[in-house]
Amino acid sequence: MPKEHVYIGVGSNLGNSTNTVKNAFNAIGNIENTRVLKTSSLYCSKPMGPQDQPDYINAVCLIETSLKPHGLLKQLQRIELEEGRERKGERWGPRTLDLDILLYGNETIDTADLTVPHSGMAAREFVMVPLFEIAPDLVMQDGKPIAQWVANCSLDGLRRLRTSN
Ligand code: A4P
Ligand code: MG
Repeated sequence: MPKEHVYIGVGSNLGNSTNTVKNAFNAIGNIENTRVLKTSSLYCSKPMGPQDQPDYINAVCLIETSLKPHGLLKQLQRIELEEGRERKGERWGPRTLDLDILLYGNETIDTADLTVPHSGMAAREFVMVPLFEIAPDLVMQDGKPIAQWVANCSLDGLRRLRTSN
């Protein structure tokens, strides 16, 4: 079966977020026909969107999978639910676990329930910085090297945690 390299963004700001993110890495590694190749450090940042919610822990991982994009999305949503995620419909509201497909090989996907590359990623330092950590040579789909993006962004609000993962 053909395998693709896929980058997944992980975010949490409710409960024990550090544990939740680490559990998420494990759970992703247990998806059928899927292997975790790299995980970034964990990063703490102020919430984007409504400010009356806790700070976020974010990270990124690289996986190799033979699941198709929508099959993978379904598995990631299962893991979100297993970590106690409740969808309350509030945009950018707090969550125990958010798993986003950032990049799926070189594919562009534009369907009702899946947009890849993830539509918000290039505006979010809490995604781009951990992504750069595990993929410093990555070239974004607009042709811009990720290194150039990171060199030009403000890293003020982002703190890398010293935890082993
Ligand atoms: N969906 C479409 N494309 C994708 C994709 N590439 N990966 C659909 C995953 N899902 C994708 O997602 C809503 C729908 O998006 C899903 O049903 C799926 O079919 P959701 O997780 O239920 O809702 P959401 O995450 O609340 O939506 P939204 O608006 O995309 O939230 P964001 O953009 O993820 O923002 N601040 C910091 N510092 N760190 C954060 O991680 N995260 C958010 C949430 C707000 N502020 C933050 C952070
Ligand atoms: Mg999401």
